[in-house]
Amino acid sequence: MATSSIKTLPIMAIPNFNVCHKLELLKEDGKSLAPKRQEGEREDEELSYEFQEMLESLPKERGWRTRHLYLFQGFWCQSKEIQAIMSFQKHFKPLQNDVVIATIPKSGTTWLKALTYTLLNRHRFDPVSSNTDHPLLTSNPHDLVPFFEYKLYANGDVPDLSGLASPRTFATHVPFGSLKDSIEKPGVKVVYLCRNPFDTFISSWHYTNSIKSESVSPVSLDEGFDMYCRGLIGFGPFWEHMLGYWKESLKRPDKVLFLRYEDLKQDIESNLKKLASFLGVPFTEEEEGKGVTKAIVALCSFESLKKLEVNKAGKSIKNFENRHLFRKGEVSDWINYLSPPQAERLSALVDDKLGGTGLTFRYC
Ligand code: PAP
Repeated sequence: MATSSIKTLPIMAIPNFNVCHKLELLKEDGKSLAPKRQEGEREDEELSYEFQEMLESLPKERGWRTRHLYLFQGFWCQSKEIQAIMSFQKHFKPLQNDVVIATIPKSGTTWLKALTYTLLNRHRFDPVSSNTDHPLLTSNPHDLVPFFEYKLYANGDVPDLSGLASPRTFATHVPFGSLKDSIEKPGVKVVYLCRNPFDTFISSWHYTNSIKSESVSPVSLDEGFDMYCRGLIGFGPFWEHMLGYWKESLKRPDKVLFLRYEDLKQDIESNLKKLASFLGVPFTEEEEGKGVTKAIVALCSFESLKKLEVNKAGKSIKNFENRHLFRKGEVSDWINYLSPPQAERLSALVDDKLGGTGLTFRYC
């Protein structure tokens, strides 16, 4: 085991998340202990020798925007995410009232983060007043509700979360099986947002090709679709991700709330009220009268967020440009991309994997 020295604190977009120390698995003295890698494997170069040895023992497949995806704890994942997840699982201590937003990528995470943040902080930052200092107007939702694996524990960091106001609000893409030990404290709540697999695939395909580095060749629609149907997508297979949270929400509806992107699109107000009740902060009649619900809906809408300067020109997760998080925000865009045989294949897969579970989708 390499002896890791304490590294410079990484710059984090959120105040109070001071990094105490790094996971022992990290590189020594800022230098990579790894052998020289080929282009496209740069991410792995920054990982310690021990960690790379562990990676080598995992099944791997071609990645979407990195060279490989690894099968870790039963799901497909990039190397740096594995490092962060290991740190998170080892060091995160839940507190009563913590809220965790969970999704598989491209299911509407940014939207749910905006809604949850605005809802929980509505007494500090009034969404109704026309004041211009609401944090959502100058920060991307990913900076207000940090991911465990992309922000807080990225690079194996161990953040100091003690200064955070309650309820602390976090997010993750990990499947339920890899999260469950970290949320087992009374009062901790999980909100899962699910999107139909057709639109989730199209959104993932666009996003991946928008943010991938030059050194990685683009994934064609056909190739990406085949990978998706074989379960090869970050945090996938998608059906296992959805089923894990779905089953838990049926078993413990007070612990896990299961929402659908398409339902939010159809009736955001009643879903926002459902979210507020689940989180123990229902809207009062007085608030209803003042138009608080409507104001939150408007502030967090696709149109409102997309036009903000921070979301047009800023960068958030891993320095990816925020603008790629706001593409179309519609239900049924898949119709413009998938051929009839592809739609049939995915439909049969969904029937096979999710049929009989009670989990159903709206596709248009
Ligand atoms: P992430 O997993 O990288 O955080 P995520 O926010 O889950 O991404 O997904 C982005 C999708 O949500 C995009 O869908 P699209 O590619 O089909 O357009 C994005 O447009 C959509 N989205 C982002 N913000 C909103 C919003 N406020 N309302 C509705 N959809 C939104």
